[in-house]
Parts: sequence; structure tokens; C-alpha cells
Amino acid sequence: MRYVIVGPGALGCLVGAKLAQGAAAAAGDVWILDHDRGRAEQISRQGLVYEKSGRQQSLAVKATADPGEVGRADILFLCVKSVSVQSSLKFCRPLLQAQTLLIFMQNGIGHLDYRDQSGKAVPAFGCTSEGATSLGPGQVRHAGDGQTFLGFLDPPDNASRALLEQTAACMQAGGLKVSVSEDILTRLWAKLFVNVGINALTVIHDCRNGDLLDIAEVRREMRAAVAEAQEVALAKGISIINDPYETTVSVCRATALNISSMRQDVVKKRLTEIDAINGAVVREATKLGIKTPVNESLVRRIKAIERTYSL
Ligand code: KPL
Repeated sequence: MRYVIVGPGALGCLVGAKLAQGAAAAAGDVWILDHDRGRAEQISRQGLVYEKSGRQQSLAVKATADPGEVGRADILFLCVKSVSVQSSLKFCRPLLQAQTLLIFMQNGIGHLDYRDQSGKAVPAFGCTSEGATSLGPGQVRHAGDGQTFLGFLDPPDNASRALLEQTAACMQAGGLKVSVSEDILTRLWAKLFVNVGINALTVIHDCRNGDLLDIAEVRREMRAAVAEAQEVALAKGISIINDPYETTVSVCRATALNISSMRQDVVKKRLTEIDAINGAVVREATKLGIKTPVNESLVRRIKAIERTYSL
């Protein structure tokens, strides 16, 4: 079984490392496909460096910047940021064969429309509450345990379903908590609530996930942002499985030391996923005639920070 991870950021490295651990037992192979040739060469030499609780481990993977070298992908994890989905799909197009399972792993809901651009591949979606912090090229700190869900938005054929279950089993063998969900849309929204409540606020307050809980005013803003997203979800008929605010607080605690992906983006002066997270809530709310002032304000403040990059 050939697993290909496109985008070796924090999440891509975590998924790659865990698949490499799991695939070793299942005789699969793991490739990293990276548009950055220098980084691909470095990962090829050093492997993926996985750090947990202060201990580092290097996991051998193959890495390249040339899709032709990979040949084929049985399962392709698209771990790039939502802002890069379109260009990455073009980049890895040669690997997307009939029956390739293409798993979108973006935060937010902005990428859901791209499932029509999967070519011959079968689109699936994933979301995770694992805390992962990038430590450098191909290096990741597993900063907090979470749970990962994988699933299809459209009913799959039997072979694709079996492939997704096999993938989940491989990640489990690597030590992640992974389930195949029959209602991934609900899970994607459940993850959206968490990102709505955490990511932008960690940028605005320049803090780790856990620190958000220390200030009453910040907790109030988190609660209000999540409540707006919940109202939109309910109006759209999305099921709510757990209390969104309580879940957000639990994720803050479980990933207390993690630097959120949005804060990692801002530190590196990269465009953030604000449009796919709080921005998506605002867009959906507008269609439904619902007011979302807290999310609008979060979007405005993050965009103002992005504008300072060029100064
Ligand atoms: O998904 C995350 C992110 O940083 O994007 C959380 C769960 C908030 C962990 O940091």
C-alpha cells in the first residue's frame, strides 16, 4: 500500500510519522511529496523527526519534489493549508488515479467544494484534534493527543470504504486514535467550532492554546464566536454532537502547550486559514441572514495582521 503525504507541515509530518510507524508493520510505504525540493531532499536524508514528551525519533520515509518519482498513490493525504488546496491538487494530479483515495485534511470548511476537482480519485475528508507543532523542515512536536475522524461526504464504493478503513487501521497501528465516521460533515463542523474558538484568538493574544483559558474576557469572546458558529450550523441542519464551547475548552486543555496552526502561520508570515474558518462562518451566516459580529471582528483583526507582513 502506498501512502503519499502532500505538504510536510506540522500535520503532514505527524500523519507521515504515524503512518510510517503503522505501515512498517503492514508492509506499506510512505512518501512525502513536497513542492520545496530542498526540504524534500532534507526529509529524504534525515527522515521525519517526531518528538513527543521530549524524546525524538527519526522515521525513514521517501521524499521527493517530483510526482513522477512517486509513480502511483493508493492513498494521498492532502495536508496543505486551505489556501493552497487548488495549486496542490494541480501539483499532485499525476498521482490521482481511478481508485486513489484522496483525503483532504484542511481546517475549516472552505475546501469542501474542491471535491469536484479530485479528477479520477475518490475524495474523502479528515479532521483531527491532535496538537502538532512544526520544529523545522520535516520535524514535528506531537504537543497533545487528540482524535482523528476520516469519512466520505458522498456514499463510497466498497473498495474505497475498505481502503479508508485500512488507512485508519494503519494510523492506529502508529499510535493515533482514528475512526471512520459515517457523518464526517458533522465531525468537520465539530472541528470547525474548535478552530473558530481557538486559532484566531491565539494569534490576537500571541499565546499557546492553553493560555486562552486564563483570561475571563478571552474566554467570553471564545464562547461568543463558537455560539455564532453553532447558530449557523443549526440553521444549516448540521447535527451538533457535543457542546461546541465545552469541547473547545477541552481541546485547549488537551493541546495546552501547542502553538495553533494559525499562530504558526503568522509567525512565518504566511497567509492564514481565517477565510476557511471564521470567514466561512460569516459567509454561511450571511446567506442565512444571521448576524456574526464576533467572527467578523476576528476576521478583520487577523486580516489586519496579515497586511502587516509586507511592511
Ligand atoms: O487544529 C488545531 C490547530 O491548531 O489548527 C488545534 C486543534 C486548535 C490544535 O492547535
